[in-house]
Amino acid sequence: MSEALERAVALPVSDADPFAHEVLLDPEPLHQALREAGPVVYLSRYDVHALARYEHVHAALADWQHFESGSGVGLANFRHEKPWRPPSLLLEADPPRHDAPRRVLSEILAPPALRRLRTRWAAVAEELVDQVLRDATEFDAFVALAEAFPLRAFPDAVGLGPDGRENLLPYGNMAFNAFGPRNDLVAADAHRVAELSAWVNAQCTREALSADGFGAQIWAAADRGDLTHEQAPLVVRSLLTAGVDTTVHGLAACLYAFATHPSEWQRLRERPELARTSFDEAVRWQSPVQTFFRTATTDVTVAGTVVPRGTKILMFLGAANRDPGRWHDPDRFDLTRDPSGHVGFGMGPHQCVGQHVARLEAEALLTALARRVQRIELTGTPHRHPNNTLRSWAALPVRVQTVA
Ligand code: OVM
Repeated sequence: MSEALERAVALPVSDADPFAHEVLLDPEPLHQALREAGPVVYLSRYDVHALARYEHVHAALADWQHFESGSGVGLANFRHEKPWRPPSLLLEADPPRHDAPRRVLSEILAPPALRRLRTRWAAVAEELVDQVLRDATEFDAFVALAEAFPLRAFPDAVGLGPDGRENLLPYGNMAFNAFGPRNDLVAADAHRVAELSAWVNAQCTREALSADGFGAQIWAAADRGDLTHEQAPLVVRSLLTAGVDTTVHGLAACLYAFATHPSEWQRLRERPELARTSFDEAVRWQSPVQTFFRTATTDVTVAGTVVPRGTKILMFLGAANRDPGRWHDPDRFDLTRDPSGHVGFGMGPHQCVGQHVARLEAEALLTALARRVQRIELTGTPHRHPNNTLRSWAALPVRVQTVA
């Protein structure tokens, strides 16, 4: 057999549907099967290639020259299909077009720029935790904490007005579904696309934003000439799309981890400085953003398999983050490990520009909780909410024992 034919024969094929409800609700069995099938697997149902091993996901995310984002990071190829909204200047663009918006936003969201938010968010978290614990010792931690805290902290930091904030989570849910196939999850929200998009777009104008938030800073960058005035609202839109649901489900992952790992909660209470690491470990362990696609810019060889130019490649961040070839005992939520290097925030030029904001939110909430809560345990089955991209939650019923 010729070497080329041998390679062609060796490409494993799977007819699994990564976007089927049962897989979205419990993705680990498929992740394991894909990692074990080979470095590249052809997903026949969608005519895409898939990467699920850490080494190859990491390498492809870093190699933006061969694995582009400009054709869209969902299943739809923007060169053949009209995107559901004007493409993001950050997520759905490649260098050099990506560079100016990225530079502007990464400065606005860099740790030094966030310092003034630290004390503010600590106070917001104290107040929320006080309120929740005053009312009950049994509650839905998803609604009362994971949803409530980012909604109290982040929209104010952006500078949003008071009206319509209830649209943020449904818009995010819709946007993250839109990266997948046009399945029932996309159909379920189709009737709200126009209404939700109109609201979000209206919040991105200079007039809609307060003078002291991230949004105003984006407009100020346009006034300085670091962006065009046409680009500014789209960069604000990225904050509103990527900044709420992600942190909500990331915090939910964290609370779920602690509710099911009491020894790790004790460890955090003894060493509250572990709050940030524990958030990253939860992001590794649950991967709130499960997948993104790239598109091959040329015929590109991955571990001996040629991925043809123009092909969509599905990156399984969640599978990479539990690859036993990279992580010791990967299925364990473990605060003694170093989770850095996980790809839950991506890798390379598109690595989550908001990750410092997310960590600061997590630090504020977990620190406030750790001071007041001795034990946190589940009182019922946690409920997931299926989404084509986000590992989402619907309910996290807990009981807490507060500090005497
Ligand atoms: C964006 C964006 C960035 C990251 C994730 C995302 C919906 C969106 O720039 O709009 O998910």
